[in-house]
Amino acid sequence: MPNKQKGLALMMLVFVLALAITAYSLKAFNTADIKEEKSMKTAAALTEAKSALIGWSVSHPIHPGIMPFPDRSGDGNYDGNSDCFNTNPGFNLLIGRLPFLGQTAPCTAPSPGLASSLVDGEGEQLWYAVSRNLIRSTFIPTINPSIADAPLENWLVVRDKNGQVISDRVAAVILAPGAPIANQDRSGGLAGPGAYLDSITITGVNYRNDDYTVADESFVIADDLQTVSTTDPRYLQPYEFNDQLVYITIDELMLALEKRAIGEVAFSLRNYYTASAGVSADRYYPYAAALGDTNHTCVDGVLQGGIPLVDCSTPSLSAFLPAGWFTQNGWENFIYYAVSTDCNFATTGCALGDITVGTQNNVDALVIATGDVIAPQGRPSAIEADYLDSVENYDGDNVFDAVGTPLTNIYNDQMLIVAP
Ligand SMILES: [Ca+2]
Ligand SMILES: [Ca+2]
Ligand SMILES: [Ca+2]
Ligand SMILES: [Ca+2]
Repeated sequence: MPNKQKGLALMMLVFVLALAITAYSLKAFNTADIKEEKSMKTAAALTEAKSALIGWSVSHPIHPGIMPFPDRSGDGNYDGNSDCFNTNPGFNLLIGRLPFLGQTAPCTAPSPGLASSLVDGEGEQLWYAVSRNLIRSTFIPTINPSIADAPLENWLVVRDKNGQVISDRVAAVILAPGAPIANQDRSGGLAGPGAYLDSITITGVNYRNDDYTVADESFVIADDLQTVSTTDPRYLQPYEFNDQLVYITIDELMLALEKRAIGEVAFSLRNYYTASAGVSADRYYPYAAALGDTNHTCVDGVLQGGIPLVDCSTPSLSAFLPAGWFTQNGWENFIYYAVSTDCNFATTGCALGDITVGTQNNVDALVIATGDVIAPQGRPSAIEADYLDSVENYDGDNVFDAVGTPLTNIYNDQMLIVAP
């Protein structure tokens, strides 16, 4: 072979080798990349599912706060519908796939779907377990702030990889099952939770994500098997776990529900005001009820207290009451109401508005979601401090904390300005 040709052959060899090395490193890079992409897709699906579920529950037209039944395969399919029951369901009926379509009979209608069908990074549909406290069956739960600390049954529990409780106030968990592990057989399309959800053993105790037998059933957040070495002595081997989990506490759900409740009251009050007279100079808001009056009867001349639901001598409230779910769930006992001295039947027009909310002056009317009692508060009570949690809120004057004042363990008041 002439030297020129030898040189060409060598160059070709170098070129082919370089191509092979590039292809190899690209492949290694892509594997890591794909893993990362799958995990990001799972995280995004769980986040979207959580906000969709809270949104569905809070905006429910008939039973705000209620949660859907899961979609199980007992009815012969995983079709995305919420498989509901009229009888008090066993806990095993409260774990299944996250339903993404509208509810089937005999579920309460009308209920729109939750979201588009969400899948994790492995293309698997999400799973879901829910507390019986928030399920409607023959029994319709009363859902208001008191359910958080005094539920009919204990809330669900979420534990970490050491078995420690992360939260024991869990309303629902959403799980991304990941790829099948060990003996999980998902063929046939009707496999139950055991083919998707996993378990770990922590100091001899087995925590399973695939069963649900007691009200305060535990679910577990633990390391993905892909990040655990098969020889790591800190894990019981073989380590088989790849579920990803997010959860919704009753406290998160209740904050969102309280916002809807005060929004509903503000809407009713604005309607009352608009209808009270033809021109704004003659318009007014209703008087308050005496604080602690569980009948919520309007009292002539009272400017702060409970929201009024029963008439006093001023024009009728009846056309401007909140929606049925509001009183059916006792929400009127969790709202404080204040109206300005120049915005009521005796002095109409709201010329200035003398309520101050944080830095906002000249407020005409204010509602506050009082939240549940915080010890040592007791209700019903005629004392502001049994409902409101800061001196500024309960000192009886016209000045209140700002809208959006941060919530703490000893402060759960949420303000909403009705007008202006
Ligand atoms: Ca089904
Ligand atoms: Ca799994
Ligand atoms: Ca409070
Ligand atoms: Ca004050």
